[in-house]
Amino acid sequence: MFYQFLSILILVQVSFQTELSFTNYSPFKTIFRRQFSLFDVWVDCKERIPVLFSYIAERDNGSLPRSSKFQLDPEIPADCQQLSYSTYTDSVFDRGHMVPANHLDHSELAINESNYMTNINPQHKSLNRGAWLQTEEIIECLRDIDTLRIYGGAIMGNNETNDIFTQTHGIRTPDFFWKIIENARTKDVIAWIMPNDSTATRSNIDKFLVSIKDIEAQSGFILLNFSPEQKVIKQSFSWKVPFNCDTS
Ligand SMILES: *[C@@H]1O[C@H](CO)[C@@H](O)[C@H](O)[C@H]1NC(C)=O
Ligand SMILES: *[C@@H]1O[C@H](CO)[C@@H](O)[C@H](O)[C@H]1NC(C)=O
Ligand SMILES: *[C@@H]1O[C@H](CO)[C@@H](O)[C@H](O)[C@H]1NC(C)=O
Ligand SMILES: CC(=O)N[C@H]1CO[C@H](CO)[C@@H](O)[C@@H]1O
Repeated sequence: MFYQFLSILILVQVSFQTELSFTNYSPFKTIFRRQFSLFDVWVDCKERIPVLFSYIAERDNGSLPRSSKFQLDPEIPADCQQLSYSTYTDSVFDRGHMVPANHLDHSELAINESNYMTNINPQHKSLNRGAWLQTEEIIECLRDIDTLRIYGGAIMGNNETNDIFTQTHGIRTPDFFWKIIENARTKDVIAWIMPNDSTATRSNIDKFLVSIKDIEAQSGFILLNFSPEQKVIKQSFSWKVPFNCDTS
């Protein structure tokens, strides 16, 4: 087990030569890829949280219920993940999914995997139930029209005031989360960097629109899967969802 883990670590630190790979440089030094059945996350062992994720969202053909049972990831060494799967007690922070169950809802296995703590970060409830949720609804509605490729991650920042889970969960709280949606057919892209605080409401979502270049600058990752033309696109408005969209 240890050697297996070590080889994964070395492989990933040298290069991300795999199908969904999208970076060859990471500001995190102990990052490794965790491949789930329908999505990938990259966990940083030192920070103990997912710092990158990616998946493909295709036409919705399921509506299995989400699971309310969170757990530690059985495949990941304990010292690379959060100390606890419990709620972020007495705080405004939710157990926020990087990849939501709703986009995996034709697979019970993938839904279960989405509740491993290697897919969870403390997200301010205004973000998790506001702007972040809205990006998930955009994906949920538009994936019925075109296949979408989704990329995202966490930015640690340097605000220590929100680092209130160092004892309970062994982690610092990311200050921002970013997300990119690429339409696989048209190659159009949209990107956001959202603050992990009370301002990240639905009504503020357009204030968080950025270009992929901005994400590279602020996150420290180099993102390989985009053309120079895609990297400078900055949308003025978040993509609209069809009014009759079924978000289940
Ligand atoms: C549902 O869609 C997924 C792709 O998202 C596909 O792999 C699966 O076979 C589909 N299932 C059915 C029953 O059509
Ligand atoms: C998903 O989790 C539920 C509840 O823990 C369990 O009963 C079920 O067997 C799991 N399904 C899969 C496919 O892992
Ligand atoms: C850090 O976050 C706190 C709230 O947790 C906020 O009051 C404070 O202004 C922030 N500091 C900086 C420098 O952004
Ligand atoms: C409520 C809260 O913690 N807000 C902070 C989140 O992090 C950003 C970046 O450090 C700060 O600007 C916010 O004040």
